[in-house]
Amino acid sequence: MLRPVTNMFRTAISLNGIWNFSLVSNTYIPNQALNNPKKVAVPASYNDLYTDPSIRDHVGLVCYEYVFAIPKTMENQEIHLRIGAAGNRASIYLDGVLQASHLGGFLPIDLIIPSSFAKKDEVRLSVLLDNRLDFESLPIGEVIIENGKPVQKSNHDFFNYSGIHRDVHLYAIPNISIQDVKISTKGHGKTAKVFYEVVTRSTSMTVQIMNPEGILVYEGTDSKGEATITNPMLWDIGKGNLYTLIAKTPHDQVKEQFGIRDIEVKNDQFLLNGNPVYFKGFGMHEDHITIGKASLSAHNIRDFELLKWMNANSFRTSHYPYSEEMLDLADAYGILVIDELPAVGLNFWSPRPVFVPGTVDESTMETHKNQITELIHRDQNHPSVVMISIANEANTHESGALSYFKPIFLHARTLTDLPLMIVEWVGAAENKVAQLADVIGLNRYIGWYTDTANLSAIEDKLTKDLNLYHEKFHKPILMTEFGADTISGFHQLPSAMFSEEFQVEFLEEYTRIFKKMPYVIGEHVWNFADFQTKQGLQRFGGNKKGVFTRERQPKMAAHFLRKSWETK
Ligand code: BDP
Repeated sequence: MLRPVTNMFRTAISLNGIWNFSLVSNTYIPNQALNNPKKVAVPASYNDLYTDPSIRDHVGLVCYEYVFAIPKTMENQEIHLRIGAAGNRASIYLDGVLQASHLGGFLPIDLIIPSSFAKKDEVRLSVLLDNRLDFESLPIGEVIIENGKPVQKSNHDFFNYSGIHRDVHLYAIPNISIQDVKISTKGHGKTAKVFYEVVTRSTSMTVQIMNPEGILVYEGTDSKGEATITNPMLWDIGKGNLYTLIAKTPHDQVKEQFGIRDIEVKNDQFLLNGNPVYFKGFGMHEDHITIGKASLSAHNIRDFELLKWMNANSFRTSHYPYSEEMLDLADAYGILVIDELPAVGLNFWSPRPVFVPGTVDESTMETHKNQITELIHRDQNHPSVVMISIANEANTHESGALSYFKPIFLHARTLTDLPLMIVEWVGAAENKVAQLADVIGLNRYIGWYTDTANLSAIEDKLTKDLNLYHEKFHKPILMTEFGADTISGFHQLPSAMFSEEFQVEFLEEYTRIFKKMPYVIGEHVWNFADFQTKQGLQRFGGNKKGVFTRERQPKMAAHFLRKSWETK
């Protein structure tokens, strides 16, 4: 998916900044300007900006409003509005007229603005957002009425932040534009092939490829072709070698960065450029004080610097697609990304079944497939994206689980060659779905939620669990979650739960065991940093399993892992 840019043919204008905002009723239509609105920041979640709990905990619609004018220079072009992410459901209105609707809070919304708006002195943009989760949305959830008020129920463990979370752009492209550029590569030896496709109505074009040093290494005139690159500068862990493809037509020009790298899952190994990878890193969250789930460049750089400092080589975008800037940075830093769909909470932690009509059924599947399509379309050219995670902790032991997931995996395989992963909480014996994946992700909390405080229970149980998974499915396993809530600055000797000492001993025990398992291809600690959750008896100011605090300062465990990740 091409992003808004300014170049000789294209203009992009940021609409980020201070907008108007109001909670609105569930039947609200923005046919006139908001009455007595509040000021709101874009991008940001709205929940933590104000002191009023009814805004933080609001369940239902809110309206964002911004008045702008379309520059005359855009008048004869195709004018778009793009919101990087806003959720959970969004409806976009211009001067009170509905232009587009979108389901899903973590992928871009892009719409064409009718040319009639270019003739107006001012255009009133209203973005109506609905944060309610149901069985058609991902994550799933249910709104129930408690004491006369709607209450959002959900089974996932992060705060249901809502708002315009990523950049908003007004942009214009030529009428005969380049609509998309798709790039894939093969080969990591003396030569490599670059396969490209430039989607456009224009019949005349040139395609150039520059290597990471800016030297021209290929020139062609076909919209679809393959380039042979000799002595390729490979993209690899810690080596953000980025090639640039420049496509030019008489009407338009675009640039797309990509990396040359090979990925293969073979004989219980995950190979990058032919070398086995041991994943070292984290499940993360897009989560920050005040801005909630928004993505800001300064925070993103800090997180990558910390990943580098930790000797980490990878992370999972638990539990939803992260901003495009996070992927740009991963490309540049040479960090591997497991790109996860927001399919989280597909379990009730109770005997109530999930995969039954009226709960997670055909309509959820439709959303799941659509989001796979949107995710792959957005992320297809990022070399850092090395695997797609289809779901986290679904009830894969239920009888309806296989018929739900089979079409979803098939759909993903028609769109990408990347390995597919599923992240599991159920045991191997009753698992009905893991055979569909190339890599199995396993989450375990022995010593925390089970065998609470008993670190000596970990070795036996974890070893049996892992071996059973491997014996049954014969696939590599990535430990996608293991962790202990830890209050920064709380010390106990001998160690006790919630202390920094306990977190170190807990992580030490797990990582010692993985090293003995040849088919375990890596360890992703839960979590990179403390993060906000809904309130509950198990949560003191959020989930504290971070190795860093929410302010991104290290706990003792960060120093331990950093040392242990110097080597394997
Ligand atoms: C796992 C979930 C993760 C939670 C974690 C925890 O995958 O989202 O935050 O447990 O409880 O079940 O800390």
